[in-house]
Amino acid sequence: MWPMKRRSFLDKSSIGLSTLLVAPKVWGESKKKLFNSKSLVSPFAIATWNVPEAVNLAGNALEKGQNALDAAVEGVSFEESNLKNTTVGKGGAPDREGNVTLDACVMDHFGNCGSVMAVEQITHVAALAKDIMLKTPHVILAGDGARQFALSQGYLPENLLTLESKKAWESWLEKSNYSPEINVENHDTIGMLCCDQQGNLSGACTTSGLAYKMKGRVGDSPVIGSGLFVDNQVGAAVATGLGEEVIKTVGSFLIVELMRQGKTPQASCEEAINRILVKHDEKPDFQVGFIAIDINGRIGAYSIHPGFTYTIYKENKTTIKTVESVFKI
Ligand code: SD4
Repeated sequence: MWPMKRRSFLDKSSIGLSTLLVAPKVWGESKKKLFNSKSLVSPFAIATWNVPEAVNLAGNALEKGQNALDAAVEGVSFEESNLKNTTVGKGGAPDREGNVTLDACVMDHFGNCGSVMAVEQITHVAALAKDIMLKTPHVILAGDGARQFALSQGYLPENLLTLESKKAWESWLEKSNYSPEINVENHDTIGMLCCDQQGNLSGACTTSGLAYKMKGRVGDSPVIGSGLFVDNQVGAAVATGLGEEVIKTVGSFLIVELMRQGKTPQASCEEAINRILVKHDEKPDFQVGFIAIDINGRIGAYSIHPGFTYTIYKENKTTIKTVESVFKI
């Protein structure tokens, strides 16, 4: 119901704009890009960190003709229910009071987006963000409101704190020393970008946030423009690492805007990392990493510290790549 409304609004408002401001030929071109029909780029999925199962899932969905948004949500759902992954979904590290609170967002090729912040008891928060986008008049639902909406949609409440995460939290409590780690187990926040058979781009980003954060703390991952940004006429970017620093520079939006100005995805990721670095005199003791794609299928990735990886599915092959970083080992 909502997507239809939004789409027809988009069509109407764009037609209005084109009549007033844009020559019809230009409108025709931009409309073609917004609603691609067939791409010259073969479908692919790419995600932060070492997540081959998640990327395979998305890649196979894309090969079957699924759209980029659904493929990205399906892909990240694997890590959301992976109990061994302590940075995403069920099994994620809790806040300092022992509550697992999850953040996620999605963005599609129309520029629609949905986001959920600090939600408890719901594992598949990227799907929930998609439901917020598709079934409500809002973009963001937070906390208990998000949880209640999830329950109303048939999501089952679950205890997200596993025995292992509880034990780790209890031993953390002994010193209660808060210092975000660099590269947690090589599969931190999962940010996934997909390009479907039509050449349309979408993304999803999902996380349990920083381990032992303050209650109520929200990072960059569910913040559109910071943790994720998609513009179907340009490209898309997604972030991982210390969210506070990504928010301050609106990292993913920045990367897409740099690509719009003609920079490659790689140069754009490097510039976004530089914008963070110039605020820190010394070698910063935190990690931030970005991956980016453009509409021509080019890829970029860069991080502050070594150890950041990404996983890509393309043409029936899944590969894990080590990302260049400012500082070396
Ligand atoms: C956050 N960006 O909540 C997330 C955490 C993360 O790698 O990505 N860790 O700030």
